[in-house]
Amino acid sequence: MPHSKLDLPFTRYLDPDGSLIGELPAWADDSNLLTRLYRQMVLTRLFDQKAVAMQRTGRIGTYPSTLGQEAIGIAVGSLMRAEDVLVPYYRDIGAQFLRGVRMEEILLYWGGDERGSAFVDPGCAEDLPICVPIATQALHACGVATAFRIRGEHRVAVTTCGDGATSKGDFLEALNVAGAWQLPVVFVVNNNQWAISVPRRIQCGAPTLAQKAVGAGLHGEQVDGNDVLAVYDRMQWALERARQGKGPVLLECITYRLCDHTTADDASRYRSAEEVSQAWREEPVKRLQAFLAAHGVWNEQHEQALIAECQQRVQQAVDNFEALEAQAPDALFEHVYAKWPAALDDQREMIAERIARRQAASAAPAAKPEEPRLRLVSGQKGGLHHA
Ligand SMILES: Cc1ncc(C[n+]2csc(CCOP(=O)(O)OP(=O)(O)O)c2C)c(N)n1
Ligand SMILES: [Mg+2]
Repeated sequence: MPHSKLDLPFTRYLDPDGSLIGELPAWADDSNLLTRLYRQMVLTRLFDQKAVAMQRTGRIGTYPSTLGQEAIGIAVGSLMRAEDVLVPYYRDIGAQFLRGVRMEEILLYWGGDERGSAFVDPGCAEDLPICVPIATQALHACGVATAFRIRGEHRVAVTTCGDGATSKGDFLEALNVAGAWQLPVVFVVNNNQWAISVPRRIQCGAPTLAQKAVGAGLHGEQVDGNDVLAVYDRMQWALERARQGKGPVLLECITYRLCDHTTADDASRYRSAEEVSQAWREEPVKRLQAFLAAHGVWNEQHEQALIAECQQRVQQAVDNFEALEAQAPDALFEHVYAKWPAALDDQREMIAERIARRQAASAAPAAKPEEPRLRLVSGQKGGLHHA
């Protein structure tokens, strides 16, 4: 575990084997709460497995798994209030589900469908969509938090990102404005040790990522990101502090990306099997399960019933997703601008004409000349070519 030369706090309650280190905070006496956290982590993991399988069978596009990082999202999502705003990145399904984002919306998003960013549940209607451009969401969160400040609302913007994202200018600019204006924002860093194939140790010279907060005038600390109790405890504190106008917080959650970066990656090309199997010994789901079992509130029967229930819920989401008709291709223009920019009229018309030509061609294939089709040409740079 890295230690800060600045002596920033590091919190852990559960050892990798689930045994307790020291005394738990009072909120953890509620065994219903602890089993709820566990159930949500299992649901997230099972959905995640299914999403990977759906990509492998060509039913969605590229998908970034959250395997091994479930504790972070579950703690964040469990604690945020409905009126807060989540500004997520692409490894946040655990938090998003708890906010009210539907599992089928996540499948829609990775299936290239705009409805995956237009959340139906009013509980998350103001949350921002998944952000793929690295670290840009940190600035959006500061914008949201500035609006809360101007309106005098006691709401908090929570934004998440990876370890690699903390090396980007956008992230550092966001920290700066958050510190300068003491905004009600919490930055949650999922330090999963890798930014695609770049390991944490060569991304940044600082011993911890949490200390980036210090230079910007924020409170920063580290937490064991595989110990959901630790993340929950520090996140609760951070949210409360930000809500009371006492300033922003950066929480560095130390975890490990047990999966490939995305389904388009093969992590075995750049990291050792030993490293990954060592990391499996620290993973968050088994850790909490062992703790709950040792305290007599979880057993094999509960586990089997939970798995069956989660699988049924995941399958229902898949069925809902697959029953939806595909969106019209020009839907890609929707939801982006509050006020349509006239400069994009040409592009929209071009797509509309193209769709109309295709529809006419498929209605009467023999009578119409074939539209040039896109196909993959292997071995050529770029991959996509007109056939
Ligand atoms: C602005 C930008 N640059 C590059 C990329 C390509 N890219 C996608 S994920 C990624 C690494 C991100 O690593 P990290 O921040 O640690 O998050 P993780 O994926 O590990 O959760 C990069 C460079 C991108 N999506 N956006
Ligand atoms: Mg990372």
